[in-house]
Amino acid sequence: KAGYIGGKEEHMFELMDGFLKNDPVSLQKDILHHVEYTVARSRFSFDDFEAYQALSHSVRDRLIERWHDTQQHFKKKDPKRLYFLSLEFLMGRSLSNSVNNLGIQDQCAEALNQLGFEYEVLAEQEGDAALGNGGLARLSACQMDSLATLDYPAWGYGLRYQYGLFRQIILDGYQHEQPDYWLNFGNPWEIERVHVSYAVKFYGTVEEEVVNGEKCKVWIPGETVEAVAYDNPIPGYGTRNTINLRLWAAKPSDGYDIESYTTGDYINAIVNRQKAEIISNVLYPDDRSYQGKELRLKQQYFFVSASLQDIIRRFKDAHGNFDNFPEKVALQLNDTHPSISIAELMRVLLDEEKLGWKKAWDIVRQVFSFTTHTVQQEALEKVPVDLFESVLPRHLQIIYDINFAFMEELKAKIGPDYARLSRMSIVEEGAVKNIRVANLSIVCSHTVNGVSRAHSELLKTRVFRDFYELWPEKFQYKTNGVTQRRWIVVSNPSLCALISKWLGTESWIRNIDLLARLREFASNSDLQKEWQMVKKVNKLRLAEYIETMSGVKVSLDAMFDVQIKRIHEYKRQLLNILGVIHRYDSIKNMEKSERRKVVPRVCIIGGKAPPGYEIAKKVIKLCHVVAETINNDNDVGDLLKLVFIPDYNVSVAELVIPGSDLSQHISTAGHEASGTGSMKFLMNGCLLLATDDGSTNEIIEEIGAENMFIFGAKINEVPTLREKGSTVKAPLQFARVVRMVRDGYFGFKDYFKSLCDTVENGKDFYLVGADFASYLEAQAAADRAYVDKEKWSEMSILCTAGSGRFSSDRTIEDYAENTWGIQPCKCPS
Ligand code: Z2T
Repeated sequence: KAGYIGGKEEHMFELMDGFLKNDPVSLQKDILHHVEYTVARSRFSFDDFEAYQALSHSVRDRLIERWHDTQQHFKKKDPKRLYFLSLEFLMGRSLSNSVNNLGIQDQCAEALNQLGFEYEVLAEQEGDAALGNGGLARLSACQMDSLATLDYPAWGYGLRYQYGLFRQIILDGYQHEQPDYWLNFGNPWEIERVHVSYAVKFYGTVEEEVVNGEKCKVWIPGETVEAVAYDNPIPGYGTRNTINLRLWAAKPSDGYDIESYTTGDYINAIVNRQKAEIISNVLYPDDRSYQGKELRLKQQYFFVSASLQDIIRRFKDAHGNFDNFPEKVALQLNDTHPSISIAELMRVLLDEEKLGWKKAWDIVRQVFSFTTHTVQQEALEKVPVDLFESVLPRHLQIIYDINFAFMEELKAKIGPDYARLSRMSIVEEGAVKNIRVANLSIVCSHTVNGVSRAHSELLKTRVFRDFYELWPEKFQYKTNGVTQRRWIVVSNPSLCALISKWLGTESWIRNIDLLARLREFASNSDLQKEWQMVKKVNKLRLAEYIETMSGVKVSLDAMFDVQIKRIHEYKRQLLNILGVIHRYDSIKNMEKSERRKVVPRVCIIGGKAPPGYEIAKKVIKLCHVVAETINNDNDVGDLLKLVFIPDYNVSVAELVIPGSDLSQHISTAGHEASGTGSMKFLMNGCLLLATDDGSTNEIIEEIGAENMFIFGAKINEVPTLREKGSTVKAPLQFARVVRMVRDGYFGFKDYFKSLCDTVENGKDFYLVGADFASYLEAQAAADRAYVDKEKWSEMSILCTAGSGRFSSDRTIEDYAENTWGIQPCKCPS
């Protein structure tokens, strides 16, 4: 029952008094209204947090208007829609981003001023939405921003974890994990849709039935959980379009455990019901190791099943049958995490819609596109067949059937090459039988995308070589990108203003290609001076933060050298720390006169170690003990500082990146699929010290190797270097710094033994020793460049000017055209 319709709409609009207005006075009225009626605080007395809440609700109201209009418009136009399925979204804060994308920042600031508040201070009140681990999850968030801004008819689907990524606290230099109960203080950025809910089923058995003389399979599930929708509006910049990120929360289903009620055990029945909510309780914090956990599989299926029910309902509302499903629906698999949706769509089309195998398969293979984010074999998901069979018995059968057909097709093509057949099979035989989720995704998707050119080459020649040889046309790549709206406009307002001033326009915020025009002014001394001022301001902000967080005072004249990302052996934070030890050792051994030539450095490291990853945790401790020694050595003073920034997350990145001079992306070549941090630094005019890995190569094409510090073994040299093992000579300086750690120069001798062992005695899988000399040379080159302020500023400007290709707008346009086949659908303003 739709209430007022037809003829009454105008009256309704009149009652609404039209759309909300964005002048400061209207904003003030709205803020006060929300203080009084939503936050329920007296308008005579409310604090910064309450003001943040009231402001957020006022902004939310504006988002909702646009959201409604956008959805209405999509409904009317019925374009092909993209559904972006991801188990992780790292949205960070929403207030500043929404205010910026709505273009009401100045009005908000003025409105708040008159009420006695400061916009920047209120924005700081918000905690991060950290429903993801790292690069993959932040990429989803950047891509949602681009999808909205470019007017694409897209929806995001994910899971509404009660606990996001753990908070990192450091006690005595050791990482400890604490739960991130981010919903404790309410979340104005989501809209609970109690009526949008679907039953999701698990376990049970499969039986055969004969319907109309035909045999068919019927799944009799054993458990039902309800999925309730929470909508998160995603506003585009400079457009009315506001798309939706729909996250599912698990709730007990009404049909749950009815028997216990009748047996009279009411209390236990309620307690048992509540267990359903466990499914969406917590995000898995390991970004690339899968141990076949039942809860993880249930999370995946839960969100996939609810999303597909929602997508199919929406499709059916507009269309009579499934014939044009592939013309109206594109399903994007963000890594293998949502790949059960392949089996689920097959199941729905077969068992519920009764389309028959041929028709169902024909549809399924036209709608899925798959993006993979890794090169590491051990990161590829495998689900033990036993586990699969217990949780999703019908889906297992369907996967077997898909695999049977695939194996037949393959045999016909390549003959009885059983080694290859078994490598390519979706089912891995062996002591423990596994489902290879990546193989399932490749077989059933029309496109397999890598996340950089180099990554794609590795997929084709190593990781998925067999599949590439079979279907070369399936394999593409879309180099990652990041959104300039968050990573310049919101996080670096002074740089944003400077760029707009020199380009004479703000259009680059929507049309990133314009940034390249900054190249013309790279050697202009006026721009350089203003550029340096902006950097100074951001360094000051970062220095203040460092002092509050770690008590270390740092000099603004020093080069701020930053490595922030998840802690992993392949990302080689250890190489960085050993380099710092080498620098410290060199300074200590210098004559006083030599010291005057040393370029002062502040080395900054931040990142979370996966909770069960011992070696990564030892790297964090090492960083702290080395910092303790260096920072308290008066002999060294401002020439060298080392700081660890705790609890690295999106909003910390927004603060740190603009204040950096140099940033490090030093993974062992062939291990980082793309890397997106480097792109954020680039946009902010930070120079890169990097290995030739992931997207570095493409960055070199835009910026020029002469404006970067590239070092280390190349992708193709790595296997040989590894084979040589212990015969590869690490330089003497390397042996010396490792020895310092081994001998307990920084204390904790026994504790660091296993860490040192990973890079010595012929192991050194990640080639820390083999790359050490080359790393030090690159660092020395950075020192030399930093001394020449004009030259450095020019290089810095060229970094920003060349960063346009790494906007997620470019990535998304490429996906839209070449993978999804979707077109913009602009909501009238
Ligand atoms: C992740 O963040 C990435 C890859 C994963 O493989 C998992 C996670 Cl959680 C399963 C990263 C890559 O390491 C990084 O190179 C890439 O830039 C990013 O995904 C986005 O594609």
